[in-house]
Amino acid sequence: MCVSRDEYECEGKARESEALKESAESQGSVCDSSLIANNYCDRACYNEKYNYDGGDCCPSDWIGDGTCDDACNLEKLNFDGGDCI
Ligand SMILES: [Ca+2]
Ligand SMILES: [Ca+2]
Repeated sequence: MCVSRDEYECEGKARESEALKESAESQGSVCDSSLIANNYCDRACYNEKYNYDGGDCCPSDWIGDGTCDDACNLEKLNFDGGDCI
């Protein structure tokens, strides 16, 4: 029995924020630099190359929740509130 509080962790999946799921349907596959850190989660920019959309896909309630989230692992977000340090 999995005792993790997060079902995605139990299933071994990476977490995806709601914003990321929503953007997946409406976004294309090309990340324009103007989309990074524009306060909207752009699926095309959500990868390591583009710094995970500059933190746009990080829900505020993930910061400092004890789980290291790639979407929040940015210097400006204090590396997920310390979760990724
Ligand atoms: Ca963005
Ligand atoms: Ca976290």
